[in-house]
Amino acid sequence: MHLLVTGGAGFIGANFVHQTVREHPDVQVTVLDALTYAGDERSLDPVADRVTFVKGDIADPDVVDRLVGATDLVVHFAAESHNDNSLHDPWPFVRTNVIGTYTLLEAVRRHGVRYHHVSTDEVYGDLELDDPAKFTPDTPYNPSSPYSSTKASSDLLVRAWARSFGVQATISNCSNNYGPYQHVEKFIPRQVTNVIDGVRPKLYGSGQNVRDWIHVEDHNAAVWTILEKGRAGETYLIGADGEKDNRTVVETILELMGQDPDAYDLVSDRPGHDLRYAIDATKLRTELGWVPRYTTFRDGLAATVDWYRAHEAWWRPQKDATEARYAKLGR
Ligand code: NAD
Ligand code: TDX
Repeated sequence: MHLLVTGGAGFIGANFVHQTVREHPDVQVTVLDALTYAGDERSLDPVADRVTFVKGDIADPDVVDRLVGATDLVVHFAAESHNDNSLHDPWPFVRTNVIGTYTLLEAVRRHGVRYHHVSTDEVYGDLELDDPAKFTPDTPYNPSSPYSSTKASSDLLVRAWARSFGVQATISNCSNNYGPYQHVEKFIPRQVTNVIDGVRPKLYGSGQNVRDWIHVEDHNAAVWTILEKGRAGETYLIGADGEKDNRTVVETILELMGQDPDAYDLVSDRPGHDLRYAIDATKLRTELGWVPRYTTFRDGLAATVDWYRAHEAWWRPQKDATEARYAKLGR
């Protein structure tokens, strides 16, 4: 089987390619990635001899048509993925997340190729801190940021292409991922690398916001479960019951790294900052039989801290430019 992975040089996509090479050795993988600031071909070094890498843009209909025409299945990870960047300049988000997804959908429609769309729980907006509710596949879309609204737009295109044109598509909406190869702009790697550099972690606002953390290996195992057992036209929510407030996450990082758990600073809040995300993954668990393996957040976080300590050569080139961007935002 030929599999085309978009965004395979990014955080989740690269981990997906590693897992695929390891656990599905019969699959021939091609990666299509534009190598934006967030993509790093070195993330594929451990599997480079098993993967065909194409540098290209998902919004380029020629390269997309050629690659989709030669594959059996597309798994679409490529995106502009960072909320803070989307507040500064939304256009790349509209272009990649909306027009890029449209370009892929037209190609899979032309060639009759199965398609899996990787999306986020942020399409549902946010929940109150004291609300026992979680997101389900029936929760109405209510995105807050340019990032999440472009992801919501892309999900709706997929639903329309499935219903109107019979495209064989599945969608997954996952909660916050952590693990190796995540860009240092994101919350956990930013704080871990700050502590390595002797800089105090920075919490937005009050630090009370809650995210539902899942290890990237569990996310990708769930995507494989959907590829193997999911029904075309369906949406599956992926989450591992990992709700933690940001303050607790930072305190745990500091403790794991041998620092005083209070050694962080509160900085100005993200505009429109979603309060809480929480996923009800009952459908995925009961209909498809998926279960997460990383059930103790602290252990997964400790392994992630170790990975960043051991892979400074991977993240160091991005660190100064990332912090310079944050400095301009006052965060
Ligand atoms: P990332 O920013 O680390 O990686 C994105 C990759 O896409 C990069 O390699 C980048 O070069 C590539 N890319 C960007 N624009 C492109 C274009 N126009 N053409 C081709 N390639 C392009 O993102 P991530 O965190 O790995 O997220 C992957 C997917 O998972 C995204 O669709 C995101 O919305 C979704 N998601 C992420 C999380 C999370 O916690 N990180 C949670 C749920 C869903
Ligand atoms: O320095 C920081 N301090 C801080 O308090 C940063 C970078 C973030 N935060 C807060 C904001 C959020 O409440 O931490 C939380 C997590 O922030 P991000 O890592 O930026 O993630 P989030 O905005 O929740 O979005 C992530 O999860 C859903 C991914 O970036 C998205 O791609 C995914 O769809």
